[in-house]
Amino acid sequence: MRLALCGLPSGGKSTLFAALSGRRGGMERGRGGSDTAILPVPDPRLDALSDLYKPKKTIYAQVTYLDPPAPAGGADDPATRLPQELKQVDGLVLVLRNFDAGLGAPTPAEDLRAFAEEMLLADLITVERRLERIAAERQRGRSTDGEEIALLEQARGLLEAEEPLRDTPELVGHVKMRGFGLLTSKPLMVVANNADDDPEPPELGPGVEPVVVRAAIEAELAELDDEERSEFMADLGLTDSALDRLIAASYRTLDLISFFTVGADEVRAWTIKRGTPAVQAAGVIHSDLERGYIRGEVMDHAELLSHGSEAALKKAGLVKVVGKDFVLSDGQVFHVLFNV
Ligand SMILES: Nc1nc2c(ncn2[C@@H]2O[C@H](COP(=O)(O)OP(=O)(O)OP(=O)(O)O)[C@@H](O)[C@H]2O)c(=O)[nH]1
Ligand SMILES: [Mg+2]
Repeated sequence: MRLALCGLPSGGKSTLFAALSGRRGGMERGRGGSDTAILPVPDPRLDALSDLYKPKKTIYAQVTYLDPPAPAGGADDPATRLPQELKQVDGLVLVLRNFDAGLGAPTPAEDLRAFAEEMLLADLITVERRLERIAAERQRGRSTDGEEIALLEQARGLLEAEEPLRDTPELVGHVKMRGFGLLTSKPLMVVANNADDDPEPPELGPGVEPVVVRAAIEAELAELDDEERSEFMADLGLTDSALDRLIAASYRTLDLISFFTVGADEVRAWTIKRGTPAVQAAGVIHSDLERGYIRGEVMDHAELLSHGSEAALKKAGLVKVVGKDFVLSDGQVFHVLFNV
């Protein structure tokens, strides 16, 4: 899963990125591309399973965050004002400046509206350009796809009415719309980047609940070793890391869940979209498991922990045998029986 940081200039995207990438996991700086941080998803359930199995390896699920470079194009052209990289991710993290630091009094609610408008405009341009190309094709006597035109016109109508496309799932989920990378179709998570001494979420309007971070402090925390960090956090009265909350919120925003595979070699968390059928979940582990899927065995991680072993769980009748269409829930342990 990949999310990109976005927002108006100087919101603190790169500072937040430094906090994210410094903390743990790897950071890659692509040539001319986005700064990329691949972060393990902290998960106490996985830790507990790992204590039980004592495997050679414990592997956390991962989330990738990108900090795209500012676009090279002119600020006057709304078609190129936003980084192209935003089109290629699964979700967007909108970072709002809620600190002054010599940049002027913060106006996060206004910035949110302004950036939302930018995204609507960028999508409208994408949709109109595609419609123009189709019209030109038709002029030249080529055949065109009526269904695609109808979908694009529906999208144009919504965008002109300033409605983000994500609110119309049957439209954005349509296979003919996916390739456009329309920004307002992507899950959007709002982050308030607060001043160092301010823990309160800003008022952003009805239904908008930001994740509050203090990126400057978090970036400093990221540079400390574990012990120093605990002390510093205690001094600041911080109980949990904003970054852990950010990752958890990314999961919620993208409607993701984790399932686990367990064994003596490896205890591992995997990420799927909520509602994914078992056979596709198996495919996340390996394509052979999807192709050759026979059946699955599903256990609840808490029951496995309380019974102490799979054998005990089986005896208690708590291992479910499931077919291809079974829908996994968050926190289930999954074994796949397959044959290729
Ligand atoms: N006090 C304070 N200053 C911050 C915070 N986050 C960022 N800044 C400062 O705000 C300025 C802009 O931060 P950046 O992280 O570069 O913002 P950005 O969104 O990456 O900016 P662009 O990439 O230019 O769009 C820098 O001078 C940061 O040091 C914060 O949480 N608190
Ligand atoms: Mg930056």
